[in-house]
Amino acid sequence: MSLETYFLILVVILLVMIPSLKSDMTWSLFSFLPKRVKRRTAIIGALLLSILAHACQTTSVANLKSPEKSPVPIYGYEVVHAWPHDPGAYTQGLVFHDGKLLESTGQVGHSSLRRVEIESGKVLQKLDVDAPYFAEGITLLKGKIYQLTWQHQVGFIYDAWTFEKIGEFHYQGEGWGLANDGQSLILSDGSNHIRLLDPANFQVRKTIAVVDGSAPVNELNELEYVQGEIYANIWHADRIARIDPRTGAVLGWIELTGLLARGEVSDEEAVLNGIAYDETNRRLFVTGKLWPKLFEIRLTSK
Ligand SMILES: [Ca+2]
Repeated sequence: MSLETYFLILVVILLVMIPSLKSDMTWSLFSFLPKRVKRRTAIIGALLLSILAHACQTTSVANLKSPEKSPVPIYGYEVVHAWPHDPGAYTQGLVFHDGKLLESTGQVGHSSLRRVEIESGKVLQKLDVDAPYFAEGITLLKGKIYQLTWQHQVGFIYDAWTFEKIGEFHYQGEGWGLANDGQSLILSDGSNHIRLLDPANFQVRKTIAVVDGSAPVNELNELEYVQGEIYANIWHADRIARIDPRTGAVLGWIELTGLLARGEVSDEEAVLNGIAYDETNRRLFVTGKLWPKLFEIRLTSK
């Protein structure tokens, strides 16, 4: 029985009982009132009491429900391949392109754009990004590579084959991760907000707030667009959020703890940060800053 039905029945019972209350002690408290007023007072009183009781019950139910977080699936992983990765590469962006990986590395004086052979980790092509810039995320859209910088609010555009710099663009705030859905550039800035930019004029088309249930998911870092979802590394966490690009809701978590064995890296900043996707062969690649390995992984249900 619903609460509404319960209280409707309660009100009806009280109304039926009212005529028999004439001789009741409680009723005698209102003896100074005319009979018609007594009856009206009783009806209004019964209604107010039932509304008050209903409100208390509703609040109580709401309080019981509020701490609950909507559960989302948690995925594990299987390593399909582990390949060498330049342990000096402070990975900030990773993209699959024509059988190779494009990689952006950060830190002032060490920033670069690279083309890397997957199986050997060999750097086939490299363009340095000079100081004062700290390179961040990259994405490939219609033959152009877009590369963010961390705090300079400027991005660089390159030809995807020659790495020739063909333009710049500007955005507000910090630049962390970059991806695209074929229409918009998708930009993270370390908060729980993701901006979708028009690649024609770099205006913000939409901003989504990323939440797990009702909790904001902050420090979204490297991004990848994978089969209609945004995958996002969480800074300093061994996990990737799978995000609905329409609503910002976290659809699932990929737990990658143990991917790199303990002791393989010692730097505190050598954290998971690099997701690339080979759409044709549905291969998912991950690595991290200063990691000696790059992994192809397959997701498993946990
Ligand atoms: Ca990526």
